[in-house]
Amino acid sequence: MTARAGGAGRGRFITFEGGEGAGKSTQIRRLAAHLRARSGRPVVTTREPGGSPRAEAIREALLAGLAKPHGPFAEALLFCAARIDHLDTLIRPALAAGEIVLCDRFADSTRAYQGAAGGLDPALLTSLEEVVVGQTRPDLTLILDCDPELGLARARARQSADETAGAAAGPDRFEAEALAFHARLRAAFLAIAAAEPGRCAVVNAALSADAVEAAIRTVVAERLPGLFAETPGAHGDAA
Ligand code: T5A
Repeated sequence: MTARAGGAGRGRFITFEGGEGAGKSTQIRRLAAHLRARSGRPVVTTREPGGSPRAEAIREALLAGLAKPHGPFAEALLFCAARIDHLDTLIRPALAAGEIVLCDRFADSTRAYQGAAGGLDPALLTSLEEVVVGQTRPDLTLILDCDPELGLARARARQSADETAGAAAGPDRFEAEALAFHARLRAAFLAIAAAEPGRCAVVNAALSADAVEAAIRTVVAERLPGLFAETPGAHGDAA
């Protein structure tokens, strides 16, 4: 295992969280382009579940609903198994090399989906998180917040476009859950943000993609000062 987020020789770890269709993937692409142009550091974009070949294989099974019959604890363990591989093969090496890692979902999604919305004991999930994530905590977590009906409508519109383009689509294991599940998710993410205001920032994801992008840039500049026009080594960050 490598050094903790924020320690000497480390890059920066930024996670994006929120409900279905909130716009995380869209905003990661936009922030990555901005940081590539302005930060002087390599920028890696990745996602969970997934982000490494073994974790992507687990993702396929999870989103197809293959683990659902085994219950939320088994699902949580599979998300953790994927996360362990992702951390070991991609996230920790990139951070150790001084890179910026932008990750579409991370451990907060397990807390929200399997915990608050799925009914697992939060203390159990905290223990799992300590073992799996250890000290590799995000430097900043952007929680994209919007009404779940809006997010699900966006996800459905994207699926229709994918189907029109000939790609396999349709709601995945979690998108297919009832609206009440998605309302619990939204409350769970807002509770995480309220409990950890130093790490988390809530962004209004109901706005236009351009407005959300501008809000995210402002938060990143405020929370991670010096990231822009920063070069690895400029502040003693020898990898
Ligand atoms: N999960 C994950 C767990 O249960 N536990 C865990 O521990 C983890 C890590 C992952 C699923 O796994 C669950 C959560 C998820 O259900 P996924 O396919 O990666 O599955 O699902 P999401 O992360 O929810 O990704 P989505 O692609 O559905 O949503 P995004 O990334 O938030 O949204 P995005 O950017 O793709 O945008 C959706 C559509 O809306 C448009 C986009 O163009 C796109 O068409 N859009 C906007 N439209 C208007 N205004 C805006 N501001 C817009 N922003 C985007």
